[in-house]
Amino acid sequence: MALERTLSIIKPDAVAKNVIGEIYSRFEKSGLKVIASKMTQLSRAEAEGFYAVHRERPFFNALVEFMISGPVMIQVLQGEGAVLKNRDLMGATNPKDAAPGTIRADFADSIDANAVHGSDSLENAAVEVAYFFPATDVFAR
Ligand code: RTP
Ligand code: MG
Repeated sequence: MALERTLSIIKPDAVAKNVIGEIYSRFEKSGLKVIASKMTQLSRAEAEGFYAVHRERPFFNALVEFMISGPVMIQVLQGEGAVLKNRDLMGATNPKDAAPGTIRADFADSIDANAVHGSDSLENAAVEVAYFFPATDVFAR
């Protein structure tokens, strides 16, 4: 398997629950390394741009409102098969369907407030990492 990078966001609900460290611990225990990180509150324009692929979906406005409702923690994760590994750690989009022991099963309340985002492909990961981090703020190690 190849060394990959993926973009992860700890969403406003999980930041509010004070479980940033618990979630970082899961990344690290799985072998993923945090190679860039920042806390920020997204502007509407940033959130709309990030989720542009979902612009026509019925949940788009609710998703944007939620993502700008409080601070988020954004990080780049690096590791073998990082994209799929992070998706496995996250669990299903709807926490009701998420496997026990996944981040969403343990920390998410609903399909809207579902604790984390993770890139869904290597191609999207590259786009999403570049959306939030200049290359000089990413520390391969
Ligand atoms: P994410 O992008 O946040 O990592 O989540 P995902 O790939 O598992 O889900 P995606 O289909 O990309 O949807 C993005 C986010 O939109 C919200 N959503 N709501 N009400 C709904 O039917 C619905 N579907 C999706 C979720 O918060 C999801 O994480
Ligand atoms: Mg997605």
